[in-house]
Amino acid sequence: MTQAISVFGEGRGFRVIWLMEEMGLAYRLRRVDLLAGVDKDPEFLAINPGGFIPAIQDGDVTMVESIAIMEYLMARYGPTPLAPDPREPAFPAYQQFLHLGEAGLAVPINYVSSARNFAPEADRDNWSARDALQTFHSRLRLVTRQLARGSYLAGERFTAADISVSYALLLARRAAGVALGAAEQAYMARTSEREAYKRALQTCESTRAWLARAGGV
Ligand SMILES: N[C@@H](CCC(=O)N[C@@H](CS)C(=O)NCC(=O)O)C(=O)O
Repeated sequence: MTQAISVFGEGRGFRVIWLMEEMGLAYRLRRVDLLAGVDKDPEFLAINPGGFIPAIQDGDVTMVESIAIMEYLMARYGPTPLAPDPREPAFPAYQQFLHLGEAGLAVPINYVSSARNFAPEADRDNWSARDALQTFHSRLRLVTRQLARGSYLAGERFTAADISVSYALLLARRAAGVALGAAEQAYMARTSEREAYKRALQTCESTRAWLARAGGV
């Protein structure tokens, strides 16, 4: 039997847990309290000296970066319908949105959220935060156009690209106060209706508490 994979931290670790719930992989979540300060958590720093979450440990494999971790899990424990085969017509869109979810959406919106929630009052609406918000909105146009073409980002089938982008939209809506359009709202309602999403939320107490405070899915 495969031993349980350890996931360190929620945040974007929610993507990893959601994927593992979709794939039926055994895991354990090890909490990491960023607000308390990772310097107080030497065990975690030994796993990721960069001090950011998520990280995983799978036997002697240690990895960071939520999208890379998802790609690793699907490649090692697949095949799975969450990752279209490179020869399938859905593959290019899948690959693009899998990465756009982090590089194009979550990264810029994270800066907006950090500025709004943690910066000193005078710095909350600084030039960089405004630029990051504009970057997020420009990339979001690709999502809007794609959702006019199909129910999910790679067509009519739910894939890991939807996990990647759904989490970024959640962050935008609930941590940065972005008002999403009707197509994105309907899309998020579809992805968050999945049983694996609900199970992941049951596991991820901090994410659940954050969403409860911030107004839901
Ligand atoms: N690109 C990384 C982003 C990781 C990241 O920024 N994580 C946040 C929480 S979701 C974090 O740990 N922030 C604290 C820090 O970067 O020191 C990924 O997708 O895993």
